[in-house]
Amino acid sequence: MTSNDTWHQTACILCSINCGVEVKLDGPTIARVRGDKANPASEGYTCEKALRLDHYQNGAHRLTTPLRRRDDGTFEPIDWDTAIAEIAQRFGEVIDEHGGESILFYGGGGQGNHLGGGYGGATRSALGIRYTSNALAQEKTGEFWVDGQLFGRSRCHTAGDYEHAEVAVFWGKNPWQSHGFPQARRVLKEIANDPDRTLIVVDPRRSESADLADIHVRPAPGGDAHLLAALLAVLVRDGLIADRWLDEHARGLDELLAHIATVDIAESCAKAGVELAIVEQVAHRIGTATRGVSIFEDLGIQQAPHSTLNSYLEKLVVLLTGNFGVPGGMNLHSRFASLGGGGGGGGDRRGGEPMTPTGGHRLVTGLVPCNVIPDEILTDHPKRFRALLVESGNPVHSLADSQRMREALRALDLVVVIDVAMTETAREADYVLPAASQFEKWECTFFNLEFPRNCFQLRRPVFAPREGTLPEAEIHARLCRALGAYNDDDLAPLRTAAAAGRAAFRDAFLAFGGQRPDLSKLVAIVLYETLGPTLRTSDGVDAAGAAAVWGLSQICAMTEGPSVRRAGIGDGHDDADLGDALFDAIIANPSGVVFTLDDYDETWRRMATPDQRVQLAIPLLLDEFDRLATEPAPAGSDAEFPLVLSAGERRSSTANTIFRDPAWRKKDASGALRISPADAAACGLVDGDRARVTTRRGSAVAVVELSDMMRVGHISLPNGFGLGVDGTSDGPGVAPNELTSSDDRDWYAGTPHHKHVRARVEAVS
Ligand SMILES: Nc1nc2c(c(=O)[nH]1)N[C@H]1C(S)=C(S)[C@@H](COP(=O)(O)OP(=O)(O)OC[C@H]3O[C@@H](n4cnc5c(=O)[nH]c(N)nc54)[C@H](O)[C@@H]3O)O[C@H]1N2
Ligand SMILES: Nc1nc2c(c(=O)[nH]1)N[C@H]1C(S)=C(S)[C@@H](COP(=O)(O)OP(=O)(O)OC[C@H]3O[C@@H](n4cnc5c(=O)[nH]c(N)nc54)[C@H](O)[C@@H]3O)O[C@H]1N2
Ligand code: SF4
Ligand SMILES: [Mo]
Repeated sequence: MTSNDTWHQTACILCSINCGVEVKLDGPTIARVRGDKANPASEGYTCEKALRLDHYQNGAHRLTTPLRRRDDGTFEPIDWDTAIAEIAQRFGEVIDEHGGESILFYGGGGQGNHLGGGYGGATRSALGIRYTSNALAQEKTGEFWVDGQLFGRSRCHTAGDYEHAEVAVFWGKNPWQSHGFPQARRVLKEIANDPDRTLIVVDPRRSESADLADIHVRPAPGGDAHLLAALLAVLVRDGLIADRWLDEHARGLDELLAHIATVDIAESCAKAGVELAIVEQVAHRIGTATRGVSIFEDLGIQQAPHSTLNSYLEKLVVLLTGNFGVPGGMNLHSRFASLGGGGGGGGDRRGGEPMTPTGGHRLVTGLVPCNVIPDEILTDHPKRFRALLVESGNPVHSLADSQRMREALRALDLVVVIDVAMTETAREADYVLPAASQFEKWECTFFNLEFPRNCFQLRRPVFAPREGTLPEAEIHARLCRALGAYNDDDLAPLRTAAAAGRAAFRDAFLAFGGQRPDLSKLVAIVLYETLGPTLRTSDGVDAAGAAAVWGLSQICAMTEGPSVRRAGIGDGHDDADLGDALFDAIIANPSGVVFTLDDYDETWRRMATPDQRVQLAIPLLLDEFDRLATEPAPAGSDAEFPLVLSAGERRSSTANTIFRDPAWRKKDASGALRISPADAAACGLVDGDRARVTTRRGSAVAVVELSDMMRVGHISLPNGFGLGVDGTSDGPGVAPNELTSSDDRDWYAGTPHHKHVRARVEAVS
């Protein structure tokens, strides 16, 4: 496995795109990295970050032994058996006293690792956990909820076809740095260089993507809902909506149009801080395109005022112009497996809607909104959360208001963290379990969000697990056993079947679900324990860690059969064998496979509304839409905090918290505060000065970069800074959530307003 002359196929794990790479090793080091041309999604493409993956693999942050907190707050190493036994016992005590619903699960995967979260489902079931959350619940849940309203189910998630779209719009999204779809920089340049296609970027900041754009719309920070209202109104006013398409495919148009008719276009433009002429230009370009319009919305509007409403209005631009279910437009994509680690769905309900146990906040698409987590702990309410299990997540650093999150974790009876690194969250834990890295185990992501061609890569381990660490599959198997969830006798029938071959196993496994409903909830770990030991690659590599993917392949074949077959998988096999054929193709292709190929009718087949029409009117959000008319403009007006801070910009020097080693940054080593020259002059700052940024919640000192990217009144700090190798936040730069507040959030989905934090800046002498 570790020969130095071999190129090993794997993937970059630094953003959700997971470009295929090949690596050469030098002992324990990733010595060389190159794009993998055989990866069907990235086809050899990478950005500059992939070259530095060894900082993740071999950084000083790596954990190598289970740790237990001492009374004085320091940690002592303990062996695995002790750790597993004590954790099971301590969780048992919490369950005896308060029930499994008092344990919150957070995490389940980052940018490159979702298989561990799949195995973790077993531990969650064994513990009786009902409430879960993860980073999606601070960015995407509002959008998912809107999808659910429009298309019938929140798993009806849209994918843009930027590769072919005549008009591609990036709204609060800077794909040059943050990617978000395959081969982003190549595609952006292609659109920009093609006179028949148009690249539109909507961003107060002149981002790298905006720099390339044919049209850059530059609203005031937080002005997007007003801008979207004006854009919709101009589309209607100028007869640019797709009447025939809407007649055939949508419902609720008249109701929607009645609301749009009330928009005062000039006033909305003024509040948005944009000229009417540019709104008209965008409306006409979108409204007259014949080869598809795709729009990518991201954090610039999801982590900003009117987050959920923004998602709704953005999707209405696509729908009113008929750019849904068509080539070059937005479509409902297939999925290899669900993202989000399986929301627990909660316990308490109000009007049929699941709610958090103490505050009555709605669970949005099954997840506890990240911003309410501290409220659900720091209360006397008898149903408050008492314990927390974290896997591959770092809420203390990554969620709003780090100080309050720390306080909340300290108030819990038990905190257990499974991570590769000593993180800010692990610092607050009672037990820390060291996971093998993503290059030391079977791994994959479920960010398979493309249409019409969707890819999946199951990555093989390129190293053995570092001494002292275990892959999540093994950690969860041990935890489940220690919790008494199953024993060898329970598994014996499936083991016998597995020894008899895959077909026998499949039959036995299908029957097992009916015979042992208690264990079917632990399905991923049951597969790992029974099918796992029989799995090998054709060249003899132990593939036990891939067992869950066999189960997911069966489900994918059942739900996406025609698209799987169109991708060339399962020729000569009947439907019962399609899942196995898919699994075999996946395991035989370490660079990844195209697992579904869609035609445009698939979008309509995936629709989950009763009549397969888009449900255009969302009454709750139309009420909010109407209130825009009386809302003051977002810009200016706060004398104490005159600037708007975007806390968490993606740069070429950031990759969430995956890099903790400051040595990986050759440029922007301290994560500069970007500020317009005019604002800098007003504060008496020149390039390279140190400045104090103060918000209602906190204050921090940053190095200043005068940047004409910034609109006057708008300042920006990067994400992924302020990380120490040992989780003590003493690393370079500002940890952005020392400045944010958990109550600064969307009224509906609870998503934070991280891109819109009121702030002031002062020179530091
Ligand atoms: N290099 C790098 N890439 C990454 C990551 C990383 O850490 N580093 N993280 C990954 C993750 S987890 C995610 S979710 C994605 C996020 O990807 P993006 O959403 O593209 O990332 P951001 O830079 O946070 O925000 C995008 C843009 O929103 C703009 N913005 C700020 N305020 C407003 C506003 O009021 N209106 C509008 N229209 N725009 C505004 C900012 O100027 C910024 O250019 O990136 C992924 N890719
Ligand atoms: N202020 C502000 N805050 C933000 C943002 C912002 O723009 N501004 N962006 C937000 C967004 S969009 C996101 S997605 C989040 C991301 O925040 P998180 O989800 O907390 O961070 P990640 O860095 O993606 O990774 C999570 C953890 O996974 C661990 N890890 C890596 N590999 C493995 C593995 O193989 N096994 C295990 N068990 N652990 C592993 C890492 O060490 C890390 O601790 O941050 C959010 N926070
Ligand atoms: S950071 Fe993202 S775009 Fe860059 S190489 Fe890694 S996966 Fe690809
Ligand atoms: Mo994210």
